[in-house]
Formats: sequence, C-alpha cells, structure tokens
Amino acid sequence: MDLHQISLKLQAGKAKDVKALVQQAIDEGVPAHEILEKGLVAGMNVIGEKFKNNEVFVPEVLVAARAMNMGASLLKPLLAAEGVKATGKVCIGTVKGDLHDIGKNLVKMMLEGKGLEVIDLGTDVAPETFINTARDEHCQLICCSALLTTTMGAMADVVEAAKDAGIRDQVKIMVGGAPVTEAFCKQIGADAYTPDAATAAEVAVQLCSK
Ligand code: B1M
Repeated sequence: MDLHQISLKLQAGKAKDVKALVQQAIDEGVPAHEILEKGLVAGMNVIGEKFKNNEVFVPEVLVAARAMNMGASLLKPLLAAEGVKATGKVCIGTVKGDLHDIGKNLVKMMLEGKGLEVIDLGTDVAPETFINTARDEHCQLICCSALLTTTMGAMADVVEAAKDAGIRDQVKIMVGGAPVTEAFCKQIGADAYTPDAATAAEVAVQLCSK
C-alpha cells in the first residue's frame, strides 16, 4: 500500500481514516516501523514544517497529533513484537515547563519495542520527579525530552539533581528533542544525545546493559 496516503490523512487530521489505513497496511504485511516512519512520522514532519511557516495553526496541529496517536496505538504491540528482547528499566518524560509529548511518546514506543520497561512520567516533569522515580524504581536510564529552547535548560537541572541525590553514578541520562544537540549534551554532562526515536532505543539498550 502507498504509505503516503497515511501521511496525507494525518496532515488532514482524519484520525479514523488514519487508523483504518494503518490497519490496512498491517493487514497487508507492511512492517510496523515502516508504517510509523513513512506514514505517521512523515505526515507529522510536514505539519511541523507548516506550523513553523505559519501555514497551519495550533488546532490543526492538535488534530494531526490525535490522528498520529490513534495510528500509533495500533502499531505499539507490533513494534514491541518486532523488537529484540532486552532487559532494562527506563523512566521518560518531557522536562519541566514543556508540554510537547509526540516525540517523547515515539521514543517511549521504540524503547518498549526493544523490550525495555518504560515508566512514562508525562510532560512538565520536575527534576526531582525524574530522580525520585529513577531511585525508587531502580531505573538504569532517565530519558529527557525537550522541544523548546526555553526548556532545554531543565535538562541540566536533572543532571544536577541526580548529583545532589547521590545517584549520578547509578543512572545514565539521555537527552533529545528538536533543539537539543550533542554539544549541549556534553555541556550539561548528560551521558547521551540521540536525534531520533529509533537511535534513542538502540542507545538506550546499550546504556542499560552497561
Ligand atoms: Co509547539 N513549538 N509550542 N506545540 N510545536 C515547536 C517545538 C516550535 C519549533 C514551532 C515553531 O514555532 N517553529 C516552537 C519552539 C521554538 C523554540 O523553542 N525554538 C514551538 C512553540 C514556540 C510552542 C509554544 C510556545 C507556542 C505558543 O503557545 N506560543 C507552545 C509551548 C507549550 C509548552 O510546551 N509549554 C507550543 C505548543 C504546541 C502544541 C500544544 C500546539 C503542540 C504539542 C502537542 C503535543 O505534543 N501533544 C505543538 C507542536 C505539535 C509543535 C510542532 C509543530 C511539532 C512537534 C512535534 O511533535 N514534532 C513543533 C514544530 C516542529 O517541530 N517543526 C513545535 C514531531 C515529533 C515526532 O518530533 O518532538 O522533535 P520531535 O521528536 C523527535 C526527535 O526530536 C526525537 O525523536 C522524535 C522522533 O524521532 N526526540 C528524542 C524527541 N525527544 C527525544 C528524547 C530522546 C531522544 C530523541 O532521548 C531522551
């Protein structure tokens, strides 16, 4: 099937159509990661560009995001089944002050696809929530997502909070999100920066097994 159709319906915010097309692609045997990347993520990328250029506005972005989530929910168990089983526990959240969760949810799905156990802390997560969860739940890895240049700094607060709590040597910290860079990761003393959900999942498995 032509996965571009999924991208187009997502851009139009047609959640039911997206769900039906995703189901059709699954039934036709298209691999889940391909449906995700070439259909859903491709469509969301177009919406992202248009939002940036003021060609679409918040309501359109929200209906597209809803369509994305409906399609992604069908893929979730399949992505998990495609993944290689690994052991590890991770907590993930979007940092304090930041409400963007589409990318974070994708990263979460890909982590679960690799067989990692993931505690989703949601959005607007305070540094102490990351740290308390990692300590109490024995997570090997904290994953922080940020989409705003104004909230990236909260990632440094998570690193500092881990030091203050005395658990920095017991937990790895991975950072990501559109404005985040390798240089920023180094600057704040986090352990890894990854640019996309698939790489995040691969690196997470490595970090959890260390
Ligand atoms: Co917002 N927004 N937004 N927004 N929004 C951006 C990020 C922006 C770039 C748009 C723009 O103006 N050009 C801009 C930020 C500018 C900046 O800081 N430089 C922006 C702004 C300004 C805002 C508001 C301030 C707007 C306002 O109210 N005036 C406001 C802030 C609210 C807040 O957070 N406090 C706001 C609100 C919103 C909506 C609510 C409307 C909605 C969010 C809905 C939701 O998430 N539930 C929204 C959206 C959707 C976007 C855009 C259009 C799309 C973001 C997205 O979901 N992309 C975005 C423009 C853009 O990106 N072009 C924009 C798709 C997603 C799959 O990509 O999240 O990058 P992304 O995730 C990728 C990678 O980055 C990576 O993997 C993912 C997939 O491969 N990744 C990680 C992400 N996290 C990772 C963690 C990792 C590793 C990889 O390890 C831990």
